[in-house]
Amino acid sequence: MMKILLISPAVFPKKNSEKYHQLLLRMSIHGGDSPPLGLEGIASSAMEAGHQVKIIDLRVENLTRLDFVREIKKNVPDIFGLYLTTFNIREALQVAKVMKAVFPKIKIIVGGPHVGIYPQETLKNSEFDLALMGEAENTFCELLEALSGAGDFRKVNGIVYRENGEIKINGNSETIKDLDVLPFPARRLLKGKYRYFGTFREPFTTMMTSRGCPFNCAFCAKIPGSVRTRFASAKRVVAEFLEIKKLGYCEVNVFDDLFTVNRQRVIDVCQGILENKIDISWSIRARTDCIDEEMLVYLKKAGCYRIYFGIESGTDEILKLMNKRTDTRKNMQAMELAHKIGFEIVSYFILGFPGETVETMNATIEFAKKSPTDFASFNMFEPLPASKVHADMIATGVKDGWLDFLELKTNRMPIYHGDLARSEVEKAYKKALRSFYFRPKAIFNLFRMVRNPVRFRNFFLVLISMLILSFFKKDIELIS
Ligand code: B12
Ligand code: SF4
Repeated sequence: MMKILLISPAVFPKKNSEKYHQLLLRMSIHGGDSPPLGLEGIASSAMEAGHQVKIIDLRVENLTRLDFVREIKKNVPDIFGLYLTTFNIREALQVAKVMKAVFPKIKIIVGGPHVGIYPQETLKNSEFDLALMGEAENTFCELLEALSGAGDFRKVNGIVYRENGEIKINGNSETIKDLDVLPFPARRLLKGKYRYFGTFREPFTTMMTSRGCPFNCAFCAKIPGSVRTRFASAKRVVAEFLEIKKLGYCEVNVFDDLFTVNRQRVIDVCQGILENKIDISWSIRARTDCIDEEMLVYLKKAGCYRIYFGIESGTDEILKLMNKRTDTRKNMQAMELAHKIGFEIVSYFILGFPGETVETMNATIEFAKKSPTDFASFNMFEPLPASKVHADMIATGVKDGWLDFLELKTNRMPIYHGDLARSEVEKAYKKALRSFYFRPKAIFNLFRMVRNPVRFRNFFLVLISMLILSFFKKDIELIS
């Protein structure tokens, strides 16, 4: 049996005001915080294999450096595990440095989407001892077994390690074939308070009922190991909803890339929730071409109250460039249908996709305002690693800007907007936020949706963060 401490990294706050600043930033940029489902997943498998596991989510536990070390010293683990995305690498390194300085003998294993994309670059950081690519519910357990002396860790699929000064990779990013055999994520291990901007009831949690996505939008990152689409059965999904309810949660944010792509499964899940009388509020993500009226009515009856749509652009020409395989007419019709049935709608939009002009960005802003969407999440385009745009960019000889970011030579994410200048995209971004949210219709809508104190607090936080983002340049630099 090993003692494992899993950590979701964040900046260590020095003083109280920094905590609030970080919360507002996360609220405005990502919509807030949600539990680290990947860590809960590997924790659950490791516990099933007989290990003792603890999770610290530094994003919400707001520990100072000193408090963090004190917390670890209460029960020093045998192994540390860190969750890594390309975007949290600075925070992860900062946390790992503290861990290595105080506990130099304890191995730090890293995993998460970043590792599969940049395995070599990950282990160039001497703070990390081992990295595991792909979906790690099984391989993490195999690795723990090997590290406790029962095998050779170099044989674990997807392991990245150093040998004689060289970085070596064994096999490929792991893909779990059957999601039904996985234990439910260990949600009970999390202590922090999570805030997500639209949450209606608290406490809330998250869920993932499928992995992968069959579409190929040019801006979307295809994470090695999680490309192939797999679904958990409706029976398993209903059982997980039941467990979540038993644990005391009132709301679930379903984070599947495309919950609705398998129509019959959606209807079976809704029927299961209704038959078991599970009183829970939930939300899903969907493509506008993967829904229909009957399905939406089922979803609404079963407690699903909010849909996130990837609308992306207000022009057909840019949707085509994005390989979105939808058009503005379908997008508008789907939003109108969801609105008619009574869903809250959140739409994602991209500004500054290569090929855009100031006119197409303005068309996107106008489209958002004309649509019945309740919230619009505008994002300045980023060439995500493992996306088609990123691959094309490198193929045409543009340097991979993420490498400088990963080597901490810059804290700016790579910028790539085709013929548009960054200043034009930033201008459109601020204009989008101001003209969408500071309209009488949008403000009235927000008040209409308040309904309870949880909502009131979250909307208040969103309004403050929107004000910061749309009027102060400093914060835009922090996220770009
Ligand atoms: C929920 C979510 C969020 C939430 C919170 C995420 C969280 N950790 O709590 C919010 C909304 C805040 C968010 C924000 C962002 N996100 Co996000 N998000 C997701 C999403 C949809 C689901 C994550 C999840 O729960 N997955 C399910 C679990 C089971 O998978 P997993 O986390 O990958 O974990 C498995 C393995 O990676 C591994 N593993 C994970 N951790 C560890 C640790 C160890 C030690 C080991 C051994 C293994 C291991 O084992 C796990 C089980 O199989 C993913 C897409 C996806 N399909 O995963 C994107 C994703 C993670 N996000 C992404 C992005 C781009 C962002 C943003 C930059 C968006 C933006 N423009 O602002 C921000 C950045 C946040 C940050 N600082 O990292 C990218 C990351 C790509 C990359 N290169 O790292 C992803 C992969 C989406 C994509 N395809 O582009 N996100
Ligand atoms: S943007 Fe959505 S539909 Fe497109 S590839 Fe990514 S997850 Fe799939």
